[in-house]
Amino acid sequence: MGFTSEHFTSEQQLHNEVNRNRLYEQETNRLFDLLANAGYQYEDCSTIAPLTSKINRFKEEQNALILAHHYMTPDITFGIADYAEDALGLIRRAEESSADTIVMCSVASLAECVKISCPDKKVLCPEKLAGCSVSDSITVDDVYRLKEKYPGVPTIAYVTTSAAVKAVSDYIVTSANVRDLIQALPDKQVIFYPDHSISSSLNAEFSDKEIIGWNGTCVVHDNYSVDQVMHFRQQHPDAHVLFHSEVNPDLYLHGELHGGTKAMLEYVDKHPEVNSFFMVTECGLSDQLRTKYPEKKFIGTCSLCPFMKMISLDNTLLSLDEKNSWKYEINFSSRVLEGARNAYLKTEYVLGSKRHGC
Ligand code: CIZ
Repeated sequence: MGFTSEHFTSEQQLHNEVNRNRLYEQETNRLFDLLANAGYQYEDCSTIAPLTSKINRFKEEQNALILAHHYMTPDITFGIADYAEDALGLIRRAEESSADTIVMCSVASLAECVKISCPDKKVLCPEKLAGCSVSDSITVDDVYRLKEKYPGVPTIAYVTTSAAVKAVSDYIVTSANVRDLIQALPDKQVIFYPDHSISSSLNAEFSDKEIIGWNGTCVVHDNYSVDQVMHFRQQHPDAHVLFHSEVNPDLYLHGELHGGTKAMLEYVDKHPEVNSFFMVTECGLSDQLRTKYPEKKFIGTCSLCPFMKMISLDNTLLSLDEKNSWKYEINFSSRVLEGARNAYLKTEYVLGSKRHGC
């Protein structure tokens, strides 16, 4: 009996399936090596392996760079991201990259900021509805009212504001460079918005300047109370407590450090003698540290950001699918882009940065 074309087709299908299963098994092993310390079981890795394999293939085919904020889940941070960074680190990675497309696994305002710094690149945000309570707390009209009330006083927008708010501001900062900018400006009065905790702590730090703030708060960092931290210290007297700058400054005297995620990570790195930490911030940072320092203890009670956690492997894959990617692309009107880019370049100039965008 001779072979028919159906035999060949089914033999080819079988061969393809065997190959695909072998690739998925390799990917599962790769993921398990990276994610076991963050609590992932082998079965979990096997479930996500088809997704991460496809994303990594699309990434290569499209010369894309995947950037993840530290608050992403470990499957994103370790499974697909080229870099995990704070906001300033993400902007720098995008600027330094020769990739045509940047996929920003973060809330939309950070993805927008990368577009502002790299307007010629295609910037994708896997969930454009991933907003931010800090960003939602201030509008363009609020900024105009502040300018009217304090004429001539420079306005500084935090990175988690909308592009429209950035476009009517003088400067744009992140948790990593806000102090440097205020220090570098000759003005005795500056307006910083919208995070209230950051402006209060800046006021305490800069005795020679007045920082006019706004009343924005972060749903993640506003959750912590003095009682909670005191209770924790009693339970774990040897642990060091590190606060994110968006936590209420009244708590800072109960801990070892306050700063952005970069400062928190550097503190852990520079204190090899400390074996346990309480990272008072979004859970993603502790997940990342558990993977990096399996011998150390990063004690729970972190807080989940409902907006950052809207980014998943599923929507990242969709954003990279060329049929759909226009839905995920960040674009602004030329007026907003021009205004926000001016504020961004002015900040770079004052800070003496050699880079001026991509
Ligand atoms: O400025 C940043 O980087 C933000 C928004 C958070 C962080 O990572 O500290």
